Amino acid sequence: MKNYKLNNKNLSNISERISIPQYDRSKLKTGIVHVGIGGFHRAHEAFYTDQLLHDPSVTDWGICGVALLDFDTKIYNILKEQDGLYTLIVKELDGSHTKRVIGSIVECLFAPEDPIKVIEKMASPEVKIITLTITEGGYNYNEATKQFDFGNPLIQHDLKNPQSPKTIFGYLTQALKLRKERGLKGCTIQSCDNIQGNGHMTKKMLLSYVQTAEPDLVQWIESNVTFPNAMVDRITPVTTPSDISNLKETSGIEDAWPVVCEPFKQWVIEDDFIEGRPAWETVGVQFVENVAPYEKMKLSLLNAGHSVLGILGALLGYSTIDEAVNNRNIRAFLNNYMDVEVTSTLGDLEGINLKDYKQTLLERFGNINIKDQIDRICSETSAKFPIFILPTIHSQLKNNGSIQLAAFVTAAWAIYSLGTNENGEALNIKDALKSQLTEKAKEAIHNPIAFLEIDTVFGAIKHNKQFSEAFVNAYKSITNNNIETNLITINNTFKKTY
Ligand code: CS2
Repeated sequence: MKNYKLNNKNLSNISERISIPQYDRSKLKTGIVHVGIGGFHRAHEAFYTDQLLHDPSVTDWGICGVALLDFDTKIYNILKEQDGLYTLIVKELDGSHTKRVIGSIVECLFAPEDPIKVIEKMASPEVKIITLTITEGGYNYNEATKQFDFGNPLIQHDLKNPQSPKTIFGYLTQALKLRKERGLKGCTIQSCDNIQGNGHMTKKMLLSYVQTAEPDLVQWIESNVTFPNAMVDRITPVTTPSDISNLKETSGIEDAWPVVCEPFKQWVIEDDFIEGRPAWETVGVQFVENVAPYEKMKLSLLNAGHSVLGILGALLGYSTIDEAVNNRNIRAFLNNYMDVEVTSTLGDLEGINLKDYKQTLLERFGNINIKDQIDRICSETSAKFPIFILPTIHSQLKNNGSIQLAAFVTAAWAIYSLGTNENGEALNIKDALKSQLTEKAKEAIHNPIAFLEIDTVFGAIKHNKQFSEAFVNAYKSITNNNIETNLITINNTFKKTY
């Protein structure tokens, strides 16, 4: 079989092997600028949009992908080389792979190379929506102060160098300023990150920055820009070298960075797009009045569930999420966590059967073909914990509910942060707060509570007697017995079999 490099020129040859975009990409206008062209965007929004572009009447919603950070050089170069094309490989539950070339990213820009080009693109009249996947940590929110973090040196840089910003806040501010100065219309800024009220958070953080950087712009943004909240969902593991070689061997396609994902996908959005939007509902996106219950459910069950499996699994020496969830003691612990500590905090979720949702989650986590990496899940836990787990702890404390299981996971994370698993093997900790985590984890050996002193992560929870006692007990218990013995004891106290 002849191999073809993935690019425009080779598309028709590739179409004999796998599905390719059946629309004329050269005729598309760029209606969306997306910042953060990692795997998740390419498995989710770009996928949905590609499906939509197959409707011949849709010509306004091509995507311009923006790589914001120096770190993104590689993906930018690859997408440029491949004319924005990439392969999406869906790893089905039965082990088969459904592959298709996605064509919705029609332009790519590398912000560090030409910041003005990015600002101009965001300000362009044909762009109606700016979407973001900038990760939980990218919103520059400080859990301790509950405010925008002006202490971040990159934010200070942006304030001093408005024409060559480094953060999303600098870019958006300059682009919106140009729109205002040129008498253009506003646009929609849509977060696709895992944050409760992600639209509200984006607005709050952006306006905090604008208030300092360009105070005269605040009112214009209030009237001309909308920030819909949305819940996004599709498990997208990191692409491995074997995913790349497998695609070449089975289909003869040389794609330097395909995206792999699970079959499940969900996108629930509040319909608040000030300058119009793609008819994404025709390709399965749900538009609702209030997305909050969906977000809360997803963040506190799926994402928190991931963190539970990741932290406990890492300590036991597992490397993938399916291995962790298929350990019966971890699985029972996760079930107890979801049923006893999370479910009661979710309120009434009209139209959703939570029992089914949780069951589906276990199947998704357990998909042995996905092999989602524990390293991926545990990366940046310091940004994830306040969003995925802390709100559940606060709700439970308020309602006098159990927090024992969440406290156990927190204590396990403190042990994890020492950098070795129970077999004495090194853990690969990737976290912006790594040095602080390590320092506090070491202090915790003699004084467990010290770990809760990282107030940008834990806020004031350390001062809650019930939680801090449960945390210290769990910590001591993990140091006296191994994780699995602890899990068995805890699971027995709930006397439920899963
Ligand atoms: C994961 C998410 O990063 C994480 O910890 O929980 O990336 C998760 O896989 C996605 O949100 C699924 O939609």
